[in-house]
Amino acid sequence: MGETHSLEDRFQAFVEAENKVEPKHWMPDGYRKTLVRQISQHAHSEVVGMLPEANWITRAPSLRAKLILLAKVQDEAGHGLYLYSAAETLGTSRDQMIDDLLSGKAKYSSIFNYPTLTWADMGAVGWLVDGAAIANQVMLCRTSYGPYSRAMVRICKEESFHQRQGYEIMMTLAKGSPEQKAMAQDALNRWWWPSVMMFGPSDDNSPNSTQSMKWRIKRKSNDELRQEYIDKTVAQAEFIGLSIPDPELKWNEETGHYDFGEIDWTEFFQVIAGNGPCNSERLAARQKAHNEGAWVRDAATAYAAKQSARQSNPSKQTHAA
Ligand code: FAQ
Repeated sequence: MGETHSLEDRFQAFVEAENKVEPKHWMPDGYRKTLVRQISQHAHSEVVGMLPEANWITRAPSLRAKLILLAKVQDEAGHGLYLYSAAETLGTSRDQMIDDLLSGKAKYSSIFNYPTLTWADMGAVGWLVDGAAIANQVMLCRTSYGPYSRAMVRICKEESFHQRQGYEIMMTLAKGSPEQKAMAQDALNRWWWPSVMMFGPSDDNSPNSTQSMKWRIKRKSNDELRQEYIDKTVAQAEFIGLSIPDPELKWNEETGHYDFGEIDWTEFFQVIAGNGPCNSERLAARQKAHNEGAWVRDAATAYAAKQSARQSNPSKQTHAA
């Protein structure tokens, strides 16, 4: 018992000295559990997040737009893979994580339970959703777990391209015909509040934050990041002549930040409980893809088994070749 305490104290001092925790280091069970939860949920978000955008690949308005969107959606798959790999270093298998997603036990970001109704939504998702993801993930580049923080560095670089891809679509529509501008405004109206909710519940209602901040998994609180995001995004909306759908949004000279209206937390908790507009559709799409990919996993496993059998018996390998 005493020894456990001293290990925990040493671990705490280690992270407070800004060292990175690596897979083979001793770590408290709670630290490991929190990371598996957060990193796997993050991975699931990247993968489920491909669905609302994939919806528009075949209907992109030009070949250029199609190529860029395709590349972006592929990037999200790559992010999922880095993140599943980072979570696996903590001793949980990818199969287990995916089972937890498909059974509804593990969460993924609330934002991907909203529909993408028009092409302008590709702009709003890139600009707002990737913009919010960057705000959160720049902070996670400094997270205390080494494999997670290194994955984040690369992911952030790609997310900045995604954010610009979305902003470019919004800028083009906002400068276009009155109908196009209205389409951009409508997308902003629908995606604004869900993107503000992506940062999670307010600090006074965020059960995991205190311990995660202590362990340096999170470096900024949900509300701090939300405020940074709002402050940055309002200027971007003004620049392209669109209005943020919040009548209470107002610059506050004293605090140096924007004040903003009440967030609809009932909607947020409904969405994360599985009752958002697209939850069942998203999970059904993942389940279908998982079932249809079974033969690929089986073939890859059989191939890996054959390779390792050959390696352990080189004479057979020559014979077989
Ligand atoms: N959605 O105590 P906290 C992307 C849950 S970016 C669903 O504050 P924590 C890029 C939370 O899990 C999106 N659930 O929790 C992209 C917890 O439930 P649990 C993904 C949420 O962990 C763009 C409960 O509420 N990014 O994919 C949400 O300290 C375009 C209490 O909350 C990340 O995952 C939510 N929004 O802080 C891809 C970033 N918020 O698990 C494709 C990494 C909270 O106890 C296309 N994650 N919950 O049952 C984090 O930074 C943190 O996990 C937070 C939540 C900040 C999300």
